[in-house]
Amino acid sequence: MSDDDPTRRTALRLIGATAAASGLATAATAQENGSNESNESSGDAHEGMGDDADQRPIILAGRSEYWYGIAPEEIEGEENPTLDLAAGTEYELVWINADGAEHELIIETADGEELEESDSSEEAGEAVSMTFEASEDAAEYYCEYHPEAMRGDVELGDGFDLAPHEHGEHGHGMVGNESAAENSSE
Ligand SMILES: [Cu+2]
Repeated sequence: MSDDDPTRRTALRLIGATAAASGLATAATAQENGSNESNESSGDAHEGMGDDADQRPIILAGRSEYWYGIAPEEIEGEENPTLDLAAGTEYELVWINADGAEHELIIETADGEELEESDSSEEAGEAVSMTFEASEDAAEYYCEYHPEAMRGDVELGDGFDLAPHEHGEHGHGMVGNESAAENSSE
């Protein structure tokens, strides 16, 4: 039952690429068949996602100690990263179960009212995808099962830049020349 959701497959493919690059390959390669970028990615477009299909997902890894940022670049490697969202914008958030403990991501208001919740997962390597429209009342996100350790802020403003990467380009042209130069060392 796990393989018939095209959204999930797309997410896994994205994660495969991103996670390998950020040293999280162990968690992510437990998924599927290890077919990374080679054959199945005919073109960068997500298929059949409708709406905001061009936008890249926010990607986290979940472990009992913290949520770990994978994408976008702004949160890569951060523990319980702040999620920059723009109210009214639709987001896809994907999280990977990194340790096989049961996790479930919930977004709540400052008053503790639940706004969104993902499916739960207790399988290492599994990716859980959720799509939601950012509410102006969103304040924090946390794990249902580890609500203290796995908790971070939601900050409403302009939101992350999740525009798709152009072919052959690395980094965002608009972030500024200096950071582009820093990152180009490899
Ligand atoms: Cu958890």
